[in-house]
Amino acid sequence: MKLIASLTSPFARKVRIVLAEKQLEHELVVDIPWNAETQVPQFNPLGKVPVLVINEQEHTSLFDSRVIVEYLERLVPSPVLIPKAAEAYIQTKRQEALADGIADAAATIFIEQKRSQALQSAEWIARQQQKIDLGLQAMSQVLGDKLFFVGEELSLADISSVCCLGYLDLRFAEIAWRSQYPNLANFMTRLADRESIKQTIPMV
Ligand SMILES: N[C@@H](CCC(=O)N[C@@H](CS)C(=O)NCC(=O)O)C(=O)O
Repeated sequence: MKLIASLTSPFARKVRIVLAEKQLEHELVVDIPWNAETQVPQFNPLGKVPVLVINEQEHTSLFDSRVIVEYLERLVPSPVLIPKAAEAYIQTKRQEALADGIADAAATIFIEQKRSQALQSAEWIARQQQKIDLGLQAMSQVLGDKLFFVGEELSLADISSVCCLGYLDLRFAEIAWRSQYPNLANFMTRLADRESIKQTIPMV
């Protein structure tokens, strides 16, 4: 199996961490979907990474990151990263949606700010910024003083959150989420030495 990913994408990082936690052998193909020579549309009509190619000859592929991680969880159930019990399952997926949503808003701002100044919309950027601000507030509330977002062990809820916060560090280091939300800062510090997290730190 082959994962097509960029090394900056928080969504791709989520899948890379899950692959590492489950010790799943795979080939990592780095592809930046914005580049003219990208191969991504051959495997994902939406032209986005990550894409998991299951069978190259038959062009069987999976996207997006949420579908891929559900697939991987079913393929290799141990360690459990998506709890099965209904309440824990839905809270995990909710946290994934929140973290992905913040990352998505941040990526939208990043792309908007790459346009010429004249084409940029301050209103559009402010709208995305609000999603980040309220999203971080909600994330901090969900974590509270717990060690993990859901349950007593690492889950997809934590992995998604790490990817979101790591992406903010990469693209918007000026967002002072650590001082504003010390519980999120401590959460990141606690997980920083984990191999799957160290190996996948986003890089440009
Ligand atoms: N919901 C998707 C989001 C994927 C996504 O937005 N990927 C970005 C990279 S961070 C991308 O490939 N963008 C290229 C484009 O939008 O054309 C997922 O979870 O996989």
